[in-house]
This record gives sequence, C-alpha cells and structure tokens, in this order.
Amino acid sequence: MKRTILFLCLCLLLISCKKDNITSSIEGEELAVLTSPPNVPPPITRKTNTKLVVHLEVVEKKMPIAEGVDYTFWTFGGTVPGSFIRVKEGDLIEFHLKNHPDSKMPHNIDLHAVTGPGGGAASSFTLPGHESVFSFKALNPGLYVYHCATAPVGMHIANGMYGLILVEPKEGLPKVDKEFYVMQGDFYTKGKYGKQGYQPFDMESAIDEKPTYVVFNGAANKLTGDNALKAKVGEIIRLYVGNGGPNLVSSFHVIGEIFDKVYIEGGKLVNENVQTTLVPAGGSAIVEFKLEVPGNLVIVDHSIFRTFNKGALGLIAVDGPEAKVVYSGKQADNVYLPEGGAIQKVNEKQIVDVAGSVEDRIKMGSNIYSQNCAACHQPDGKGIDGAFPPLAASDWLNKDKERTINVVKNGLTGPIVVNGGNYNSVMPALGLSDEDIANVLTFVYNSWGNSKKIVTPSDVAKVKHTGAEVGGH
Ligand code: HEC
Ligand SMILES: [Cu+2]
Repeated sequence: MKRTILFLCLCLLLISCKKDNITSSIEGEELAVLTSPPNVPPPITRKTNTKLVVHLEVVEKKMPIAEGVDYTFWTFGGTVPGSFIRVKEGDLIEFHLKNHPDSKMPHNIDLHAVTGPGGGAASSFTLPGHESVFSFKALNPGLYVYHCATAPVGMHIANGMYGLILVEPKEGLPKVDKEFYVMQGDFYTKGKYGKQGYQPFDMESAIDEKPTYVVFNGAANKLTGDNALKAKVGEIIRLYVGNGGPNLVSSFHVIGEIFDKVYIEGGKLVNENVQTTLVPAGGSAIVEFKLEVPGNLVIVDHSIFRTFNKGALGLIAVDGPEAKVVYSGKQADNVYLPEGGAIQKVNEKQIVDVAGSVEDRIKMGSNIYSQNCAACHQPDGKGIDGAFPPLAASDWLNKDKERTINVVKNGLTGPIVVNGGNYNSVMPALGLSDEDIANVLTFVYNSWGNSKKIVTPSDVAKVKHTGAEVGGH
C-alpha cells in the first residue's frame, strides 16, 4: 500500500511540470515578432507567460530554386523555410493563419509544438482570401517543425511549406553570440538539376523519392557568396536546424567544425562532440559550436552527392586572426618515395613526367582533370548550365591566367559571368599540389578551343595560397 502511494506521488511529480504549463497564468498580450531565414527572433526575456499573437501569411510565389531556374513555391511568410516563430514554454499562442487572395490553393498548418488533433491542421484550413484563428498552449519546450497538411500533403510540403517554431524552455537557453536558422528540403522538378528556365513540380519523382534538388533555405547553394552566414573567431554560434523533407533524412554536418553541443532531435537531451547529426524529415536539431579559426566552414548534408550535385551546400564565413596552434594550414608538400621495386618504378616515372615535356604535362593534366574536375565541369568541359560554368572556350578562363590559377588553388565563391551565363556558387579548393595545378590547367588551356597557354609549377607558386579553403574531410 505504502509503495503504491509512493509510486503515485512520483507520477504526480513527473507530470506536474507539464501540468504547470497547462494551468500557468497568462499575463497580458503580445504580438510575436517573426523573422525570415536565416534570421532568428531575439531570445525571450520576459519572466511571465503571455498570450502571444502570431500572424502568418501563406503566399504562393515564383522564386529561383537555382541560378536561372524558377519554381513556384508555396510559402509561410514568403520564404522557404517559412518565418521563424519563437515562443516561451507555457505561453498561450493565438494563431492567425491567412491565405493570400492570389493563392490558387487552400492551405493549413500542422505545428509539431501543438498538443491537439492534427497539430492545428483542421482548425486552420484556410481558403484563398480567408483567415483562420485557433489557440494552443505551448506545453513542451523544444524546436519543432511546422508544415502545411492540406491534401495532397506531400505536394504542399514539397513546394516549401514548412518552417520552425522554437518553444524556449522556462529558464531560457544558454546565451550564445549568434543564432541562425537553417532548414533543409528536397525538391522535385520536371527538368534535371540546373535545367534553365521555369521548372514545374514533378509528382512522379516525388513519389519515387528521387529529388532533383536538395537545398538549405530554399535554393541550391543559397547560403553562399553574399548570403553566407557571417561570424567571428571566438564566437559561439547556435544553428536551429530543421528538415522539411518531404522525403529525405539529413546527415547534417559542418566541414571544418565539431558540434560542441547537439540538442538531439530538437529536444532536451544534449550530446557533446558530435561530427554529424541526423535530422529526420519533419524533425530538427539545435547545434552549437565555438569558432576557433578563421576560414569558410561548409554546411552540408553528408550524403554528399546531395551537396556537390544537388545544391545542399552553405557557408559560414568566419573572420578573425589565425590560430596556428589549432590549425596550421599546409606545412609541407614533400615527394613521397616508398621503398620497393614496383612502387619505386611508378614514382620514378612520375618524377620523369614532372620534369618532362608539355605533352607529358597535358597527359598528366588530363588524368587530374577526370579525377578532380570532371564531376562538376563535366568530361567535355561544357559544365552544367546555371550550376557549373564551362571551361570549354571559356572567356573567363582565357582572359587571365593568374586569376585562373587562383581559382584552382584557393577556390571561388560569389557571382561570376562565364560566356554570358550567370553563376553564383562554390568552387572548392581541392588541395592539389602546384605541380598538379600546373598540369591540369595546361591540359584545360590546350583543350576544347581554349587559348593554348602553358602553366608551370613556378607560375602556380607565385599565386598566394590564402588558406581560406572550402572543402576538406
Ligand atoms: C564541386 C564542383 C567543382 C569542382 C570539383 C571543380 N569546380 Fe571549378 N568551378 C565550380 C563552380 C561552381 C565554379 C563557379 C564558382 C562561382 O560561381 O563562384 C567554378 C569555376 C571555375 C573556373 C572559373 C570559371 C570558368 O568557367 O572559367 C575555373 C577556371 C575552374 N572552375 C576550374 C576548375 C578546375 C581546373 C577544376 C579541377 C582541378 C575544378 N574547377 C573543379 C565547381 C567545381
Ligand atoms: Cu499548403
């Protein structure tokens, strides 16, 4: 008997926290400040719970999904992912979902932070030119996905109808220097990756789970160039990471960093020293790390073809002083000659090639090209419209040898125009030796109607290594 009572007491204690949030008193009323990605509303400083009024508008609009490729997105708040919503555990949320009069479809919202049927879906079903209102109590702290749940659900999500809502724990989250909002999604178009012009949704590849694009924040390589996330050495940054799906699970990774902390699946449990964290479709994670060295950190889905061939790539540009103790940069590039017959022979041959003729250089460069460049610039050097610029008869390449060497040595981000086509993406520094760069560029310059320049290792040596390389691992 005594035991049963003890057990009951324990249960009561356990549910009392949640119960607190059910009965917590609500003081006053506030209008929620929503932000567009990659921005996050500021931490909530008020000590009490309030009635928080959220206004979110559904807008269907055409936007680029890649350079030169348009897609009709369905959005919460005009962006993909939708506006970031930040509330406090115990708050009463009065949710206003508006559907713009120009919309062609009805929409609704299912917030994973809602305790109630459909996460609000049925109560928020809204025709174009209408507004629905419903309320819910934020009982459980955590980072939650919201999404449209109007039939066909998969199609609404595939068109970009998802975002994040953070229910801050009562005591708040630890203070950090910067917070960002990054959300992955997979997209399905009629045309192949990079196919120019307007591309409609393709239901068949969505059902087959074969996306054309996998992206962060709504477009291929969106968080690069001017849109790279910016931070400084010494800062602690927090990423609110979501995955809208509709289909893929993300192996979320930042090249060149280790997550000091991961709030697993957006919940309370913290794991430390994590390299890659899984973010399920319709799920989230909060990751935090301190920035120790300058350079470009690369946000990827480590299912890596998605990164280099489908657009799942973003950058965190870290500014500040070098910390050679933490990371030295390349300290040496020595010839490596293992002992033993066969291997020795191969290396002897290569050493002959190193000092050999232009013909040798072109031949060796051709191999380097197929191993290091062809995946992006294509075996015929013609590139892929809107994604990877052509090297064949490239006006950009032929104009300036030094500038070209710099690209291969240090990588390139930001907008460039090649043969009249616009590109705004990322070319990673591949960590090739000066000799290899000389060979591959001599091959490129002597192929496909280019200007037949010769690049020597000493030409390459003259171009400074900036060390701010993209890539690695
Ligand atoms: C992961 C894909 C990728 C790989 C691998 C890659 N590049 Fe690039 N490259 C790009 C992208 C993307 C750009 C355009 C960058 C921008 O717009 O900011 C580019 C631009 C260039 C340019 C300048 C623009 C032009 O078309 O003339 C040259 C030259 C170039 N790359 C050469 C190479 C060579 C040589 C290699 C192999 C050693 C290589 N790239 C490997 C993606 C790649
Ligand atoms: Cu919808």
